[in-house]
Amino acid sequence: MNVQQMELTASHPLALPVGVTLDRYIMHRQTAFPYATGELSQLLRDIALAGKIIHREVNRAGLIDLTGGMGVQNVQGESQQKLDMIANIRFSRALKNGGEACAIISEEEEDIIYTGNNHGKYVVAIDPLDGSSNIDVNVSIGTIFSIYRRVTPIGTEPTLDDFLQGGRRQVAAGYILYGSSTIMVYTTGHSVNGFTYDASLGEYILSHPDIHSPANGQIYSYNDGNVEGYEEGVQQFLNGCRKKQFTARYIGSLVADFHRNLLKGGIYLYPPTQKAPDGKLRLLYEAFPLAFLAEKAGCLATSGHQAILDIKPYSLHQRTPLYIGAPLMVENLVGMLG
Ligand code: AHM
Ligand code: MG
Repeated sequence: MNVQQMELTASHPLALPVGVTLDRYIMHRQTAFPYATGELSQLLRDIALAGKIIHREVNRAGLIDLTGGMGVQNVQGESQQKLDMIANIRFSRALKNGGEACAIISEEEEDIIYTGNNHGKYVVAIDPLDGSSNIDVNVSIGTIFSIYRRVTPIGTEPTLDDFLQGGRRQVAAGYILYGSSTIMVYTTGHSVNGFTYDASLGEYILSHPDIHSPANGQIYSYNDGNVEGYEEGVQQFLNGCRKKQFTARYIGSLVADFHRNLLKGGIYLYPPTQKAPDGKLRLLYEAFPLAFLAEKAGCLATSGHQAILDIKPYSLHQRTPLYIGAPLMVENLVGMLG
């Protein structure tokens, strides 16, 4: 084959480069920080690996009796699905085996999960499988994670203080969306990047580099069944969206609704309701990580009264109202709240 033929072959669609894998990207980022020890990189890889396993389970759930409920409730009083439990086990195991996390909190467990790695520098707050009501009906679901450097001395047993540091002290946060494809989006406090999982290669490939969300949008996402209980300002905002003929889109999986709005421009709302006067979503492993990532991508996240990341946490499973998305939409809404 001559040079010209080789060049022609190399530019053939089937010969194009696969792209940057998540592992390579993480390693590359690590070398940009001379004092980085690689532990956070390893932790991110552990989470990504558990995500691959969940991807597999989610995709064959209908085939191997993984759908349906466990017949028990979690700490939130919500019925646990089999896949909720499996995701919880997968992530806990990956983080225990990885060795970098000394403790975990999970939506599925009331207390701190000690990994036995008291020399680990990090703690992880996780919602292993968010959007439970969508599991059995093949609708998108997701994992949300948040990582802190521990504040208790290395070598000792981690405590509640490690988890109640406040959202601005997160060192990394992100989500894995199991949708029409599986994508992991995360930030370590700099840029926000998305990696789509190629199951045939077993690799996540950088597909959404340096995500910046639009400053404004035309999508609004909320549960209309709760609207009667919303405060007047929220109702006024929603009326405005209708008058402007914006698009209403609500999946009922926070990760999926958030991801769409992040890319296309929109706002997700979960205000206080009569049933849930403090809001439904959990601060530590739902609102904090998404708010951290949202701010890095140019979005805003608020409880209506303060930035989500400024809320002082006081308990592992506390809830918060959440308005998150395009900054101009969020500011417009906040201006209408009492
Ligand atoms: P979950 O953690 O039990 O799955 O609940 C969180 C989910 C979010 O993903 C979603 O946005 C919201 O609850 C939907 O709630 P609702 O069905 O009340 O609209
Ligand atoms: Mg959840």
